[in-house]
Amino acid sequence: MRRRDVLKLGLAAGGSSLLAGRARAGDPRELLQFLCPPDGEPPDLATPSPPAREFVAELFVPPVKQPVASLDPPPDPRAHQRYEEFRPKKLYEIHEEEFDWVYHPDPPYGNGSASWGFDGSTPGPTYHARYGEPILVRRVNRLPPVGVSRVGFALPSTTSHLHNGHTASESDGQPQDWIDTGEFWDHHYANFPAGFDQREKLTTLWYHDHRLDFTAANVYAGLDGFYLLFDEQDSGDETDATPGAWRLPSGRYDVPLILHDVMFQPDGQVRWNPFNTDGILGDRYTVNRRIQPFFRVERRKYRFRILNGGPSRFYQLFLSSGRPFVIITGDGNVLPEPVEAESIFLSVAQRVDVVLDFSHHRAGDTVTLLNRLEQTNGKGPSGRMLDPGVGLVQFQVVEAKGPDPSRIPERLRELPRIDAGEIRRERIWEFDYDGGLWTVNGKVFDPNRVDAGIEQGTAEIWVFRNAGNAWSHPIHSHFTEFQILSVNGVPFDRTWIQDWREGEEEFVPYYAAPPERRRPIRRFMGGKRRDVATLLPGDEIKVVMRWSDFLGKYVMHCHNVVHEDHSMMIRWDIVEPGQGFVGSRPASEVYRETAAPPHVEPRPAAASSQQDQEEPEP
Ligand SMILES: [Cu+2]
Repeated sequence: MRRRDVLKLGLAAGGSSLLAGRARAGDPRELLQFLCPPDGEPPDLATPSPPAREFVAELFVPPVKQPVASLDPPPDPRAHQRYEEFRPKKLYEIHEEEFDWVYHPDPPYGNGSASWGFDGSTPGPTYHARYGEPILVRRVNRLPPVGVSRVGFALPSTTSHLHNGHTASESDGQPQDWIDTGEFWDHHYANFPAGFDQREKLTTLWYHDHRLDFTAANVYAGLDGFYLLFDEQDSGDETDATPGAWRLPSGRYDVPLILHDVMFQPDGQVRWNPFNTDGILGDRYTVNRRIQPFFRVERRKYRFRILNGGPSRFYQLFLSSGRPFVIITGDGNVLPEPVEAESIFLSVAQRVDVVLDFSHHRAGDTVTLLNRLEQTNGKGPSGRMLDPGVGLVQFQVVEAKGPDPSRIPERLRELPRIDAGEIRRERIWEFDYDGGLWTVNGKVFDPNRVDAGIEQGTAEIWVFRNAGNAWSHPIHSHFTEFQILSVNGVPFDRTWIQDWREGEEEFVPYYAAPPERRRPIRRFMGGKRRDVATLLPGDEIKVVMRWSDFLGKYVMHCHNVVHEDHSMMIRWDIVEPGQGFVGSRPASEVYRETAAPPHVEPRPAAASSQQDQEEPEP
């Protein structure tokens, strides 16, 4: 049943009995379907945000997060899987706080907009983590409680997911693992590649709020930031003389850029529409939470880590110079070899690291990063190109302060190999719209229902199917990256890159051609390995992934976070070998006989701080 039919039925029945019958008895979500707006867009942008001059605000570059000597109380090793094996070498404490954030110096923005973030900024500080160096992050919720907070649309009850992290369940930031004001949660990031396979290493990750039902609003309020992983090759030192070191642009020449589109009230405060379940679009484009900023760049190479932070907009990025991007990563992983592309397609939560060389320009030149993809509602992009598009950030070129020792290696990282013998099961996930809610296999999310029991140490084939022909879903699964086997039945070879020409998908045998024969592709949609599968209308994408190292609960969901909250998400658990299953089971049944890993069932008291022990669990 499609939404249009639902509305007709609702009107014909003159009431709710037919619709209510589709939801579980007593399910409070049942009410949500009546909050869904009728077809036609809700008037999100009927009142445009106040104007703001472009390229007047200076880009904010988040500081690098610094460790602390100790934590009080000390972390509890019993609350974590494999803690002794990966004893933290560094400890961090980070605070979720409310503050005024200046999105732009022009009035009314210059007075600040009530925001949430970490340690006083949004995006929060950037973690510089290293493979082989486990860390522990204590995240403290210091947000004002409901009724006191000036951010009225979000919920000061938080969980923080390390997106793309190979993280134990209890540290992963699951939707149901929330903490309230005054509480803290310890995240143990072991920082080793999946299955100790060096080819599984990752590079650009980000952390963001993942609160059950409130992810979209809480991230929109400002709860996100970057988490970068380095190793001996990607060492974060462009002067590194160690053999094998890549010497990519580093330090202040390695700059993370998070894209968010935001709506503002006439007084410059951030605006949100809780009744729009299609997806929220903003009419002010921000980079690192400044509206259309400028950034002074030297005549040399830079590494920009570009992230689509959502909530619902898709981007197609171009450079005003007409020069191609040199792309070195797709989502969290480093590509086998750099790819040149005229444009980059980024659905929500996707990332791409690019190297831009401003030595091709003169001091005084400007180069603007443009979005040209049209999107008029939260359901997905139209596919049409805007001309000239919207300037997101303007790079203003100045003379270099010294020689540029950085390089772009010809070879980067090989794809991991997944053998056919590792594949244990195949599962199909159909993403649809039903009764006012976004569904997976006809169901809305239930944190106490396990929709897949995956055996530790196995691989599976998953088929993501978009049942809708008018909306797009960027599908993300936690814990492990996948490799695409096929898109709409077309096999995706290891040497291919996904391109797009004249509205048709095309797979370019990019790495199969010798480097001197390669030409820039039109639109980079990603390599074979990713952590977000972009389902455009009617798409079917088949992937393979494998699970190792930890046990416990995780989720897979649409990363249009408005869809995620309403409630396009499943819970899957990594279980002991031999305990796997197909279909849904109550969590209480899954863990009836075997002991659950830490934090899985029930929510632990150990994660709460002392003074809040007497408060009832939510
Ligand atoms: Cu979606």
